[in-house]
Amino acid sequence: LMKVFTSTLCTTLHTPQYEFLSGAQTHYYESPERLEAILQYLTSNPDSFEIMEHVEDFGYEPIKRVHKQDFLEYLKTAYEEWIKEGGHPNGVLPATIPHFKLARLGKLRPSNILAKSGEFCFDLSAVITKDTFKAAWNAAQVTLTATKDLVRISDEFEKSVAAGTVSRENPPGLYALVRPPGHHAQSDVCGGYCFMNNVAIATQWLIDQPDLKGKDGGPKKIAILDIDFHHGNGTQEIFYTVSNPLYTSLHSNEDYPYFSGSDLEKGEGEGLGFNINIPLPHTTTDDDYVETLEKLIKDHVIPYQADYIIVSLGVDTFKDDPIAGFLVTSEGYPRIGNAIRKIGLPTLFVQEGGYCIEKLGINVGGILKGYLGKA
Ligand code: OKP
Ligand code: ZN
Repeated sequence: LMKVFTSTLCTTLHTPQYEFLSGAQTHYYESPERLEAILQYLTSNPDSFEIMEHVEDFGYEPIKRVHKQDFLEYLKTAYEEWIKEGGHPNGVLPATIPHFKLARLGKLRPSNILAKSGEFCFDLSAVITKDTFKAAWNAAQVTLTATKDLVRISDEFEKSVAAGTVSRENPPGLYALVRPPGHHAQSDVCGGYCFMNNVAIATQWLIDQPDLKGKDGGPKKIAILDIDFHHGNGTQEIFYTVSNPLYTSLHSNEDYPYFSGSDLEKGEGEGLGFNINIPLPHTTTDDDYVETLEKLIKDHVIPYQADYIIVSLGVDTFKDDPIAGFLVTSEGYPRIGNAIRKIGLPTLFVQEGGYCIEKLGINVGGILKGYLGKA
């Protein structure tokens, strides 16, 4: 049985009416219906999943460890300022974003909302509504609640393994079913439907726990596996110069966010070698994906000797995803879950993308059931 951490606030808060795709106004793809579809599937599989709606409050501190104060202040106040200055009620969207070719970039930081909307956001999909701050805060708190439980179940797991009552081949897993997603959110810029980086906040919290000691007496080590179709530029940026966590990502080599995700981005300083990007072509099938994932696990994840795995779980790799898509089918997802189980470490899955509403349940459920050894 896998515990699923979620909250009703994930469906009631943050509901922008539209976004822009290829220059046209469309409905907002990152919708509450996504979460409802997944929840619906999990609830109808009570032999595999137990839904937990209790959310603990970890406060501001774990969020401030990852995101800059001025950015958080912006997320909190942007909508009100936007409306006061005559902005459209759909929410805050930038019209001018500081382009890297502009002269003396960074010297001018005007405090009016139109300038700030560009300074703190890198695209047109991260619409800030009246309750976006609260929604992102809630998603982070749900993820932290699951993370705290990850510590508990992995302690139990280690004891049971030592006692010989459980085999390492069946590590425990948890799932944080949250929105808005997080992996595009950097330390001080939102974008790609993401405002606060749930996976990064959870990871940093684990590293920061004073009584959580790893094998060498230092902090626990975390390996992040980002299997969303899109590159997690936010998680990469946040941890680019550190050796814990290891960030690994499989993603499209020719899609959003376009300006990050190359295999030449390997980390810097102490972090050099701890950022692994594997860009893949649109022609990627189930076999291709699983084979590449298994190789990534064998070459990078296993040698890292992590204590925990955190998965940025996107299913926009699906062949019929409306805004993305490799050729991965619903039969491929259990195989992906199985490959992750074989790592043999306690794993927290955190929801990121996936926009084919009709198949979201079976696809996410496929990964989780594969992890449980039930598919
Ligand atoms: C989020 B996740 C920008 C159009 C691009 C954003 C895609 C975000 C994907 N105007 N759309 O990684 O699933
Ligand atoms: Zn995605």
